[in-house]
Amino acid sequence: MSSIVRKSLKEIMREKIRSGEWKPGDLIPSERELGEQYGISRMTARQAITELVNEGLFYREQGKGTFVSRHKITQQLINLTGFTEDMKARGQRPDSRVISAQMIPADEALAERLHIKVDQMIFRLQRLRLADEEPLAIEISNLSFMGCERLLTEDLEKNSLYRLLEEKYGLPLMEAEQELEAGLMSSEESQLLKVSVGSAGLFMRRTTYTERDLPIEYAKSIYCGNKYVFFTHMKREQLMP
Ligand code: 16G
Repeated sequence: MSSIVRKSLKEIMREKIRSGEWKPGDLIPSERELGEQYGISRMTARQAITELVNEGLFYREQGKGTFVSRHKITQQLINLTGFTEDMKARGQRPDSRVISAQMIPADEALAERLHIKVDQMIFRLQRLRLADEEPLAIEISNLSFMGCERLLTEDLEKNSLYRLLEEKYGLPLMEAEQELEAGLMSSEESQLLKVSVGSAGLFMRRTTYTERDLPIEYAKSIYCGNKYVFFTHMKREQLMP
């Protein structure tokens, strides 16, 4: 019971950040205030806050409270593209090596991201992605849709996952939310990407939706920090007079 309440408080708080109601640097309400407002225990509120601290959305300051992070930038992008399309647009040749492809039961975190029940079977694909024959990224895509086990029979080294979903499975990809974070690679990750241990990586997490509120994919990728440049075209909104 309390894990469900905690989960929805987390979602409520995430939404407040997403919508801009809580801005970077804002002090969030105390555990007691959140507990009273949502009719849950202080402990439950504390746990939800801690989880968002661990995810980097909040940070705590001793004696002052919990604040919305400034340093984790969630950048809105214009076009939703996959690796194959990205590389082609950069004039590079995309390639994939499948590390693993299997059906697994969703754990709590994945179930929350994909809006499904814990233990529901999902398709997990781990690939090494190459650009002009050089390893560029490691990607773990978790997919959930009716009949997703059919992906086990696909050649995911030769085919673009996004193209298969759209053209063969009739699942148009509408939008995605993505987070970007800098970090250091583990030894296993740096080995796969052929860089020295502890190299900088660009860690990305993406939830892709077929229709609003219907997530189909939750993917985690690590790009070599020295090889990838992230480009966005921004426009300044007209300020109110
Ligand atoms: C990108 C996506 C990933 C998607 C893949 C499909 C990010 C962070 N991730 O790597 O979610 O599964 O493209 O690529 O951008 P494909 O169509 O080439 O298989």
